[in-house]
Amino acid sequence: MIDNKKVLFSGMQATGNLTLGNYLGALKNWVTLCDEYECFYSVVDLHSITVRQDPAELRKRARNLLTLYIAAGLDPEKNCLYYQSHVSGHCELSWILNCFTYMGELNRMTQFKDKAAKHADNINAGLFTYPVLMAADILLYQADVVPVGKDQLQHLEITRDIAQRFNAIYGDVFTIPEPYIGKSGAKIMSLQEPTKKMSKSDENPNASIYLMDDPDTIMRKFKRAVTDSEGCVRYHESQPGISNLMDIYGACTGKTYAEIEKEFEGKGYGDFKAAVGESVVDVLKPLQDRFADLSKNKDYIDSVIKNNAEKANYFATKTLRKVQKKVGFPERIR
Ligand code: ATP
Ligand code: LTN
Repeated sequence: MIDNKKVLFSGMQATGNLTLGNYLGALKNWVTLCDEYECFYSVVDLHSITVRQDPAELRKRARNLLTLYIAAGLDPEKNCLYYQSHVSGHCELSWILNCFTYMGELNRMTQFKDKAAKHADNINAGLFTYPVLMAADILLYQADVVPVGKDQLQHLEITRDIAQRFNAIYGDVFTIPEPYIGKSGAKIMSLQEPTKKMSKSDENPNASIYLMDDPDTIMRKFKRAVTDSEGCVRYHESQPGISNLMDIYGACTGKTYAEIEKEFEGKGYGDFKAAVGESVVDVLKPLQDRFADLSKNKDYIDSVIKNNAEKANYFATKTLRKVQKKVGFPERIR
């Protein structure tokens, strides 16, 4: 608890260009949460180097992501928006938690298996202990809730196991976090293979809408989106393509499936795809404009980076000192 509010933590990696899936599944839902929770949103750049990055590119993407957090509506006065690498407590706690995590547990992580297969030439120890750093992120702020997509549930489960193991030995040190899955847009699928999630690392640019795509590109990608053979706009698992477009349209307009089915009764896929495209353009255009404005304001972004890192550091250090004392590290002499 901070000021009688429950604590919320989440983060995103600054790898690749953010997609509509990232926005509808994560960012958009985050914006509504700061009244209820004390929110920490990190740009998790320490996690990013588990795969090779170009340094200049990583720095640029990290700053863009932080700017995008603000452009999406996260007020930096009400939400703590910061770079993970600016708070050394993440690494320090991660080391300690490494000593309370079993190889067997980490071996079961599906993301590790996937990424190891994809980057067979660089299966580094950081990739293997990625979930421990993620546990440190969450536990450092004593987070009660963690909004993540379904793909991250396994990492949240290991976080809870590590925290419970630690608490069983040393007493109530960590809050045990709960996952928080947003109501809408929980899983936006690829426009080209609608049984696969839309992902920023997809090699086919037509499979994903990027947040910075211009209106023509967005309309073109929807026009080319893979649909189904039934010919009617109906939400059903036998129609993954159309159902995905309905999810997108619903998340962008607030309309229910029933309303959407009624709206497009007797109309063809072409009309529907165009409407979905327009609804996405309407959502992304203001976001892109705010992003462009904010990007010009270097001093403002710098001040957010500085102030929020200080705030994050304050809370992180509080937990870290407690943990260091519990495990038996000598007290600091002032
Ligand atoms: P990568 O392709 O590099 O694995 P990603 O696009 O899957 O990246 P992440 O950085 O893993 O994105 O995720 C950031 C946040 O966005 C997470 O909370 C994740 O659950 C959410 N998210 C990612 N893709 C989708 C999607 N298609 N639909 C809904 N939410 C998503
Ligand atoms: N692993 C997450 C990003 C992430 C995260 C976190 C999410 C790192 N640390 C802490 C929630 C809480 C991902 O790849 N989406």
